[in-house]
Amino acid sequence: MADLKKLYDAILNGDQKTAIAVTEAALAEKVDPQSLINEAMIPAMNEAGSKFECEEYFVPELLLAARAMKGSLALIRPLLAAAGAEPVGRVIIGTVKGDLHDIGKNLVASMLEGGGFEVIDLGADVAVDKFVAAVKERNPHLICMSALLTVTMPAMKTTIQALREAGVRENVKVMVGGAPVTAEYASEIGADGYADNASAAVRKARELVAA
Ligand code: B1M
Repeated sequence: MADLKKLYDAILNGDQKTAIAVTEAALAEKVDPQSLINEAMIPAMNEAGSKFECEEYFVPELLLAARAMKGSLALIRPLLAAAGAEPVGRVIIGTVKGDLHDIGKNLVASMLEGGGFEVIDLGADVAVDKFVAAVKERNPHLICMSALLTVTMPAMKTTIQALREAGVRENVKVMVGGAPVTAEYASEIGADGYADNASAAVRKARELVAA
């Protein structure tokens, strides 16, 4: 029986060693990796965020929680990717300029891979020019931008404008997401799609690529 509470606590307390051990044990028992993510890992990161907001946690505690989450995710990512079928499209993904949050973006990237997409991951803190150059060089069907900070969300709009100015906006669909991003914001900045979690991102990506 997977110990979800132990995994939750290990991530919340930034205990990477225990997080990895519990994840390994759960995977050995063939527990669905999605349930580890949705029922223990994401709730633990959300609680870390709440503690940060009420000044019970500070940046070092967030970093430790993120490190523990990444340790577990590293074990889970190959399983998510292996679940995929035939390639359905090419995606460029990145967290926008000024934003270092990459856990959600990595999860979306893994789920897209698992959904059969070829994924080119530009990483975090991706400059507008880098997105534009990647679109020109790699000719993707879809560009995915993630932002976790209200102050970095505007970089999504700037990137869409830059794609337009470079004459490549019509060649590619744009999807945006991340905790502060909404469907309204996505349509306001001229994105083609929005998703509020990694599974929804795969569904939306399929829809956009098919269109
Ligand atoms: Co930061 N941080 N952080 N942080 N951090 C938040 C985002 C915050 C909400 C915490 C809080 O105050 N409650 C707050 C933002 C407030 C705001 O903007 N309104 C915040 C802040 C303020 C900051 C700093 C400014 C703190 C400081 O230095 N004073 C700083 C900024 C650094 C920077 O980026 N320039 C900072 C730094 C950090 C760490 C580096 C310590 C660390 C990140 C480590 C890393 O990612 N490598 C960190 C963390 C861990 C968090 C929280 C606690 C957790 C984020 C996370 O990984 N969640 C976060 C609080 C929270 O979110 N509850 C917080 C788990 C992840 C799976 O969820 O990323 O939302 P998420 O992704 C989801 C969906 O959003 C969606 O799918 C994912 C899976 O379901 N999704 C997409 C994401 N991208 C998508 C793209 C799509 C579609 C869906 O299509 C393209």
